[in-house]
Amino acid sequence: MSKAPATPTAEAPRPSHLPSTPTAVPHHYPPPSYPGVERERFRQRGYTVVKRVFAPEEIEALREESIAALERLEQQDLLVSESGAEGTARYSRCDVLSISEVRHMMLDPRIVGVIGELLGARPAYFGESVLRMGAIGARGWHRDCVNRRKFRGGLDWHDPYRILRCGIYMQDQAHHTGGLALRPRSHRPGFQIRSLPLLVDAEVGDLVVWDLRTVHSGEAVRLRGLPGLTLHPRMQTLLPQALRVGEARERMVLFMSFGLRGPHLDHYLNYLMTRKQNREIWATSRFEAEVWEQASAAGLDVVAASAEYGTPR
Ligand SMILES: O=C(O)CCC(=O)C(=O)O
Repeated sequence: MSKAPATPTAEAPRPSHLPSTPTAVPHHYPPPSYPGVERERFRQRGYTVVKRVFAPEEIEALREESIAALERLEQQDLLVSESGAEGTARYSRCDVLSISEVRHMMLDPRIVGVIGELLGARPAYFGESVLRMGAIGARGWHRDCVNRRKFRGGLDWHDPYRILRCGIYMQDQAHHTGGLALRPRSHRPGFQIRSLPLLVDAEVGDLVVWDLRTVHSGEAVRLRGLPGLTLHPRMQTLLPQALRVGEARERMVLFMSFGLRGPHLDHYLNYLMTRKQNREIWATSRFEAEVWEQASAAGLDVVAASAEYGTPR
């Protein structure tokens, strides 16, 4: 499949903080600096949307690569199909680094650079990522971290905490149903007030990033006539189709988690190790030694979370 040109479109000028797209993964570290990435705002609010990291043509190509990848994964019994009240979602049973068709996104200097800037140092990647297509109507406020109840405390609530998750939504989520809802500042240890939720306005090519402690909910439904109003996820689910803004097109997302090595990441990995689902993903995420080299050259510190992870099939 031919790769689309990575130059920005005339309608969407590339922000000055993002360098022009490199043609290959650089064999050096650190990757380009991203001074325009709002690190302090991210730390204050628990999320950020980095605008126009990718050109729309690149995301279009990514959609095609994702479809091809999911077809191949199905043939290799590496695809999960899950049905819910609102449809079916298909997602990889292995991580993104092990999916050759879309691996380049994780190794992309723009991703590694932005994440490195937000974390403050070279990102560690530990085999937690997924390629997902379709929607099932599963919604609910939740956190992704270990100590999900703030009032109960725990290691996660000792700052600085440096684990985050990002989503590349491959369709418009600024005006359509299917994006992310979240509660800003809900990741802050001292912040006890329940903040007003919002719908994240992510356009094609943007990168959505949130602290694992930030309360959020996926597949957010926008209300027809009041598309900026954030309803409680249960209310979103109760909304009849006639009152919903539709999806732009079939929902496709790449989710990837990164962090900094340290006690919080150890805590998180110990937690993931207790989950059958994560152990299975690590066991089915297989790749050749050269991928380790590519990841290292791209500026990622890949953690082998299990004995099988990242070994050849
Ligand atoms: O589906 C989404 O948009 C959010 C998914 C989510 O909640 C997660 O990856 O933790």
